[in-house]
Amino acid sequence: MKKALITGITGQDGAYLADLLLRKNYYVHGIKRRSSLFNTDRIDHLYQDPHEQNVHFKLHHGDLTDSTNLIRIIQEVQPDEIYNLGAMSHVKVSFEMPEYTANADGIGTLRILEAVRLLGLTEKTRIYQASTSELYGLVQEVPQSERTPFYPRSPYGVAKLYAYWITVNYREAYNMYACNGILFNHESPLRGETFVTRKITRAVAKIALGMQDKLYMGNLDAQRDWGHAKDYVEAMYLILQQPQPEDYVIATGITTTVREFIRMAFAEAGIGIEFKGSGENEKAVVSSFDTAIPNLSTGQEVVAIDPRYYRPTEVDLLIGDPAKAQNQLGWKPKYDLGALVKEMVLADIELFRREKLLSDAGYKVLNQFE
Ligand code: NDP
Ligand code: GDR
Repeated sequence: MKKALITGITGQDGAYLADLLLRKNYYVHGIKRRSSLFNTDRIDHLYQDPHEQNVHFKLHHGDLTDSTNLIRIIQEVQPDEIYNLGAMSHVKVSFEMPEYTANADGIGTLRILEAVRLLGLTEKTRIYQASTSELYGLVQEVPQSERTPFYPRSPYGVAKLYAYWITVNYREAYNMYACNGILFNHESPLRGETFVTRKITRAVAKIALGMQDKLYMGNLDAQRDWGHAKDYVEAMYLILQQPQPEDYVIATGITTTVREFIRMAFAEAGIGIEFKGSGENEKAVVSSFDTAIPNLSTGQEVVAIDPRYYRPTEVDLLIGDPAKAQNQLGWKPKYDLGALVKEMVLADIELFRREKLLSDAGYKVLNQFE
């Protein structure tokens, strides 16, 4: 039985990847940070009681900023594959926490590579590094491929640039099987609530249920190549199964503005919207809606701009060229953007419908103090 170690197992991709590897009969080890509240919601369905027989899933407390702890865990697990998904992954937040981001996302990758080397596991352990389309940053060519030059535009992008190159360097210097997956944006119902797609689908669900009036947004002109996380973790797995270690772009090849994503999400919930104005004065108003939706009226403003969400430096346009992954890995996404938006909106409507039912029945949210 192969053993995989996943950093960032409690995140969106960690949850989908753990599920995939368990179905492929791996023993899955995950590193989770200690927190004062449970932070395992996304993987609770995979949890196996260690007192049971045939356990194939184990969590270890750890942190990418702590090398001794990483060395101990890697020594104990002796993994065949390490998927380094752990990171402070929010681009806007990285402007507020640049040093921590460099430590966890940049040096954290070095700590993993160095632990494998020091433990004499270079022949045994294959390493996947979660690289990102944020490396491209300032647009130099489209579509972006494995050969496009990098020009990161955030502390997150710069930290990930170090991680990218240290992975390449360890592969070349020590003959390690270490690869970068340069993944473009990928989303799902498990996406963190403050990334743009999930922020939109949550707000749309609440507006459709009469629980919220308006959604405040930043730059609506940004264009992203959005795919589904479920498809993208398949690519991570495939990257580590090849005869030679190489780097791959994983993308759909289609780009869409944030504005269009908002329109698609509202439409999925039965609300037609129309954008008016420009810049900080742009807004969207309701143009049509299903009659079953409460508290809405035609002309009502449902989207407004709050410049707080603008970034000091922005990545304007991402569109990936997945030709290498298609040809060499045989990878092809199953979801298109329409199917992704639909799944996310329906999941959030279901989530908030449940919350509303409880609240209408007089039950308070459990963590509220009186
Ligand atoms: P998430 O933000 O959902 O998950 C990040 C994970 O990293 C969480 O499990 C988090 O733990 C963990 N983590 C954060 N800091 C540390 C630390 N110091 N030590 C150990 N673990 C830590 O990200 P995604 O699942 O979306 O992304 C996975 C990886 O892929 C990240 O590296 C991200 O940068 C990269 N990436 C993501 C893309 C995307 O579109 N989703 C595209 C390209 C790259 P906790 O739950 O405790 O916060
Ligand atoms: P990104 O994702 O920065 O591409 O990084 P995010 O969803 O945060 O932003 C996408 C684009 O939307 C614009 N935007 C807003 N973004 C947020 N979060 N909130 C808003 O209100 C808002 N309004 C407009 C942003 O300016 C941006 O242009 C994600 C992360 O998962 C990274 O870890 C990963 O490496 C890259 O994708 C690929």
